[in-house]
Amino acid sequence: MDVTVHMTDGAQIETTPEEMAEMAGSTFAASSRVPEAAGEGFDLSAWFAALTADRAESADTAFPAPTHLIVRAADEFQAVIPWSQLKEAFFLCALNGSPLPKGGPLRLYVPDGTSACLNVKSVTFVRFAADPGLGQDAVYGFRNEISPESLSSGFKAGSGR
Ligand SMILES: Nc1nc2c(c(=O)[nH]1)N[C@H]1C(S)=C(S)[C@@H](COP(=O)(O)O)O[C@H]1N2
Ligand SMILES: [Mo]
Repeated sequence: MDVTVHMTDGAQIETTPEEMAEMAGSTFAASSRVPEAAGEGFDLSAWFAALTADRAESADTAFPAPTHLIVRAADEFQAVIPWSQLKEAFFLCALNGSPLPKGGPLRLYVPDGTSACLNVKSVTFVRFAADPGLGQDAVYGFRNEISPESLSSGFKAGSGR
């Protein structure tokens, strides 16, 4: 299954878990960062660095550094995560060398995140956002659950585990 990526300059890229892992350069056991997690993943920062290096070659102007990562899942679950919480973040992309049997094509893990709820399964959309207005707190929830507070931002804020 394909993954859609939006860069901070609005550029849209279609990719696959295999291609993302290859760009990141290496995969590692998920349990090295999240003890209870099975399978293999690749580092978010390593993949992002490779993506930006690729784009810097073709773009005339540098694009803004991200302030947040937005990930969306097949079931409309979404998380908006400040960049500062993503240092150890990785995408789970395989189980014993094969595509994920469930929770695929990718699952985000955020070991430094404020909630385990940020470990979004079935990620099909990744957006790097440069918008301090998205705030300092990570938020998550289903995009189709509209609460009065979320009407302006389009997603529901969650808290705790
Ligand atoms: N796509 C998707 N990812 C999701 C959710 C969801 O409903 N949909 N729930 C989140 C929440 S609220 C939690 S607590 C964890 C649960 O992960 P687990 O099933 O591995 O315990 O997944 C997160 N990832
Ligand atoms: Mo949760």
